Amino acid sequence: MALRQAYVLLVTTAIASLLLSGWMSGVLGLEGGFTSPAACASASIPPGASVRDFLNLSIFVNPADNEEFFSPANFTIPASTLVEVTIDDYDSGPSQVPAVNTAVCGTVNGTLSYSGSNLSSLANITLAHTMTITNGSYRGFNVPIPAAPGNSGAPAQVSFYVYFSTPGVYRWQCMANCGENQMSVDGKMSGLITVQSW
Ligand SMILES: [Cu+2]
Repeated sequence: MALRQAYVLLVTTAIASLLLSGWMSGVLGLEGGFTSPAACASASIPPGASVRDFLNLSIFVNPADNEEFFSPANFTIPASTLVEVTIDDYDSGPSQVPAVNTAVCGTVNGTLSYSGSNLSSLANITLAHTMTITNGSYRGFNVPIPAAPGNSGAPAQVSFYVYFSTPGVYRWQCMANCGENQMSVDGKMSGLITVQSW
């Protein structure tokens, strides 16, 4: 093979493998475990902003197939608004969470409230799920979610504040190893956040 042909082949192969790996990770939702320092900066809010909206999410276990799902998984948040978010996790089964996703990223003050404490990392707490944004301006936003305590029926509750100033549609995904079937299924352990200006 002539040198020039070999070079063309090499470059073509490199480009094809880059495209394929990007496509594969997009299709299979294999972005797991990443975080982005830019998105991990805590949200900045204008002085004097007060809480104007509340969003309540729950994580339930479907008794029919034992699969966990967020409810709702797709939701809308008003842009440039301080929103208090509460997640009630009724799933008591622990799941492995990548170390990087045990840190809280992108919430106001970079913290969440759990069991009476404001925490920037839940590394030593038994976790079950995460809510992690995987694209766009808020890529790397990450909230680790503890497993519900025991089988009492009471949820584990985390709450935090968000202030998203850039409108758009952002994909979130759970980075926990919580189940083969639901990991990247929209409406279960992934979905869309619409940040909308009014
Ligand atoms: Cu999960």
